Amino acid sequence: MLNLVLFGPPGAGKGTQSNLLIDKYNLVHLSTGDILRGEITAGTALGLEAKALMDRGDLVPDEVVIGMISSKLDNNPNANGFIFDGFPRTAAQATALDNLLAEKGTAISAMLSLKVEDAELIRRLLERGKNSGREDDKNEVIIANRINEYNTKTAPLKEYYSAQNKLSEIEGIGSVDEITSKLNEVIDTL
Ligand code: B4P
Repeated sequence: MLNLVLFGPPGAGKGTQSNLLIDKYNLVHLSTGDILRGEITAGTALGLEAKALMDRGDLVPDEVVIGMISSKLDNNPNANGFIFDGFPRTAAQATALDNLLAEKGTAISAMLSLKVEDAELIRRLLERGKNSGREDDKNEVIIANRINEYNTKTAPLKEYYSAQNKLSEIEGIGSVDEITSKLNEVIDTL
């Protein structure tokens, strides 16, 4: 199985690139952000709990997102592999993911980490916020909180995957196609 973690700060292009990679490699796309937004739209109790946190740019509790990923893995027993987009975001999520995959006799193949500087992240997210309807994209203070959450809780996961020799860092500035090509080059060596 090909199991990829697409990693990077908010606005780095994880969702954009995941959508392009799933067809080429026949993978199932698991975006915890998309799943949570689906729960909000459906008006579930989980969605209501998540909305307040997401609107502020805070992370949702680990047990919530781990439970979501666990059931998505169970629901796709015949998948060729998965792209994990926006997950894991904490050390507890990374350990849980390794355990869930080990139970299914598989593992993460690689972490592909997109590098983009803060000024460009803020520019992209404010631009998306003009049309996305996402509260977390509208306001620079909230975007700064998201970047801070990433730097304190999520970025250290690069060390976790590096220690397993699974980390590849990719420049995330350039056209969408250029970045896809760089990702393809790395994936094709796996
Ligand atoms: P996510 O949905 O994961 O949101 P994101 O990080 O902002 O999106 P992404 O990074 O995929 O956006 P993209 O670059 O594609 O998370 C939202 C919230 O959900 C979190 O803050 C948290 O509250 C919660 N959450 C989700 N997962 C969680 C977890 N595991 N644990 C706890 N909480 C969790 O796109 C950004 C913009 O850039 C787009 O408009 C795109 O068009 C543009 N863009 C992309 N590539 C570009 C390029 N090369 N050049 C110019 N623009 C580009």
